[in-house]
Amino acid sequence: MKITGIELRRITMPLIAPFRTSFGTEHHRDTLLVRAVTPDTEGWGECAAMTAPLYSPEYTETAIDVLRRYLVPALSPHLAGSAPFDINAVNRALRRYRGHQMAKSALETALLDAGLRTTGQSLGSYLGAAVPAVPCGVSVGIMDSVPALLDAVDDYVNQGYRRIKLKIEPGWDVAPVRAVRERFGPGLLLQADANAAYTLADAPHLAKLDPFDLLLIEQPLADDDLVQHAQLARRLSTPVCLDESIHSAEHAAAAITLGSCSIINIKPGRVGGYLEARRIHDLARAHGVAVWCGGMLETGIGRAANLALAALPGFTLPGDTSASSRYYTTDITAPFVLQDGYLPVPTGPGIGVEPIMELLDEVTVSTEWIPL
Ligand code: SMG
Ligand code: MG
Repeated sequence: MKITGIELRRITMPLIAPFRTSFGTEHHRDTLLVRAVTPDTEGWGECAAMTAPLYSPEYTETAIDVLRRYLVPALSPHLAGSAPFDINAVNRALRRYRGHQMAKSALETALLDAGLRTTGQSLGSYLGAAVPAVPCGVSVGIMDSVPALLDAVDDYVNQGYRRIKLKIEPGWDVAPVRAVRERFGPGLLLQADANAAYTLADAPHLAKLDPFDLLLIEQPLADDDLVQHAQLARRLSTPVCLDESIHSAEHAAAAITLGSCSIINIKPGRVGGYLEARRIHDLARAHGVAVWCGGMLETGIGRAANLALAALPGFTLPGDTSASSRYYTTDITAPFVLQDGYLPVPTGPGIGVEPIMELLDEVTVSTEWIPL
């Protein structure tokens, strides 16, 4: 299969409501889409990087730069011929360059999608999806007041979400968690995400969350500190889950060995793609470590692929795979609509969805074509 070229398409989409985390407030989603074009079909990948390097070191401009300058050129020997390309060879070729997992993931996913569309296989079937639909959670941002938070959570619970995640930071942690637990009772699956806002010195304070029976606390400490996460985990009864710290299966193995976490949030973008995400899933499953699928405010393109991953058997906790309406008034694909707290795993070839070109063009800021 010959890839004629790669399109880098930058889009910007207004969020339904501002989303505040410990590192900042998002009003828009500034996203890079990668399109891999063949004579017969095309494949799509969504880059998880954000506008600024706040969640992770990558940002949209670095993703565009590294794709144009290094990653796409590195693949031309694999993609220019007419023989079917080997996605594992693509994965290995991209490893030559350090870091830039989100850029690599977007490119690899576009190629994987194009390849699967050619053979007619769905991404879910390719990865090993075990269920036709997945239970969905929702991530609730930091609010101005506890009553405003309770209203937001009430609305999500009424929509059917199966798990609530509260964003926390110093000054917005014990009180909102207590208020939500008291209002919604012990049956609500509830967890908290600090996005690395604390230090080990906060361990006694974080232990004050223990009475609220959280499913987990996500990324309490710095992304590069597996050792202190292990020390913290021993001092909390709330299970520690890692997000920002896990960039590869090797990191996951180290975290499991050290006892830095007992649960892992898998985001394909953060780990360099769906092949690496599946490796982490397999490793965690073999160790009895639960995983769940994280989110990066994806459009329908990224969401479709994440749902395929979230259907693997080790994904035993609801993910941040919320309905399109959680994020956007108008998605760029047919919207994903919650059905009794679940979203369907797409079954069509590849990621199983396509952008609606008129809607995509409306949100497109720039495009760049890289011929192969
Ligand atoms: O896609 O529903 C979503 C967002 C889920 O909270 C979410 N993501 O640390 O897990 C996380 C954050 C990272 C992005 S915050 C802008
Ligand atoms: Mg997180």
